[in-house]
Amino acid sequence: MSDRATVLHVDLDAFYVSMELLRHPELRGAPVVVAGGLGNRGVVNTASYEARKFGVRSAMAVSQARRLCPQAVFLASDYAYYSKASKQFHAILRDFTPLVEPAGSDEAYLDVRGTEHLFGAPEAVAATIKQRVREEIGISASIGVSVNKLVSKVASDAGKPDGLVVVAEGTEAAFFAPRPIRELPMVGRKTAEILGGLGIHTIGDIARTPESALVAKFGRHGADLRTRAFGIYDAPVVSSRGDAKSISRDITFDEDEPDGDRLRAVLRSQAERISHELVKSGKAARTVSLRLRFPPFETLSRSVTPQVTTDLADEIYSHGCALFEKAWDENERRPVRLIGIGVHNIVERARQLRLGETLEADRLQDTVESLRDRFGDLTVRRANELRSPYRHHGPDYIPPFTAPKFDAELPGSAAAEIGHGDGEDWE
Ligand code: TTP
Ligand code: MG
Repeated sequence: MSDRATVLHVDLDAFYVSMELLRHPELRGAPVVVAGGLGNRGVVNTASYEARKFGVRSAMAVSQARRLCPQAVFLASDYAYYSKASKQFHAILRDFTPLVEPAGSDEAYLDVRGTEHLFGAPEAVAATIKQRVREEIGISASIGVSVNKLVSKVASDAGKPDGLVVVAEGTEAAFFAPRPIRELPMVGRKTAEILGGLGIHTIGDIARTPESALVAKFGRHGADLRTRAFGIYDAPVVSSRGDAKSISRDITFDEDEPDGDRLRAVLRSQAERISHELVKSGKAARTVSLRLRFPPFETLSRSVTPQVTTDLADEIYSHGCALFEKAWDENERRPVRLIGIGVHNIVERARQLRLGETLEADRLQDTVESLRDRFGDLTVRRANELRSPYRHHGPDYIPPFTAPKFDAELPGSAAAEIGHGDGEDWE
């Protein structure tokens, strides 16, 4: 293997589900869905590969997932439990190089150039990382190795689950050529349809299409698309140790989402995950932003900087939702390709009591957070959320009780320019 293929993309397989299977081993092999809230307004966080065969996907409404796969076991998300594993995961990666760029709770890019004398060739580093994740966390990771982040990302996806795919320097275009266009991170469903209409089905077909034809269809994105189809991608791995400047969560829908209630439910789930991360690190944010994308690539960002900082899910949600309502109205309430909330201008949390806010309310929030940390997110819920998360198992099902001790926080979620999950760069 050439000596420039030193970029690793590491991504945990079905992360939340894999964590649940550790403590519910009896569910191995079954379709399992982990969701933020199991009621009608709940949103799927992730699904086991068995459930994905039925079409269940991240960010889908729980009601739709139940229709697609009624036999699946539905579990409520326990973010504190996953955060602890996420922290362990990122710590393992930093044992190999300081050049680690987190790209979400369960994925990161590493550049291991110059570490051969310590850990061996990049492929050997990748094998060791997989083994350590397996031994220390108990779940599997997939890794792609190549000359850049784009090719490594596609390679790690190609090897899932539990894969290790090495793309030697100089073979990027050949590796991409036979693969379906949807495997390129920037190609969503609508773009794929448009390309399909032009007779373009594989990444190699894109590479063979004249740039002018792609530019005519997609504007400047057309040129980017073609460059990337050759596996060319320049952005280096950027280490982002230290405090996050922003935290964001976004999702690209498989099918453009027309339903406002669904979009709001996704925003709420994102706000809850961001709030959890802020609270764990003792931080609060000044600015809340919203990101929307309409097909194929039209993206808009809006932000608001309220008078007081916040770390509360309800507030992050209501600011994000207000931005959403306005922006969506202005865009004829068209179906949405991507939606996400971010918080920026993150500062140490020194929350002043606000007019009308009592010390008790502040203490209550702290108590709720610490109960959630010790016993999981389900311990303390709003009255209107009350409904047994395990009800669908039938009356005889007793969930194994686990009380994860939690002392973790998610690593500073910086930026991935590619990737459609968590933590895409918004700035
Ligand atoms: P992903 O890495 O996108 O998905 P995954 O790890 O479940 O599955 P894969 O094997 O394909 O990598 O996301 C990591 C975790 O982030 C996922 O387990 C749950 C969470 N997540 C959400 O909560 N909502 C979302 O919309 C997405 C995409 C992920
Ligand atoms: Mg993953």
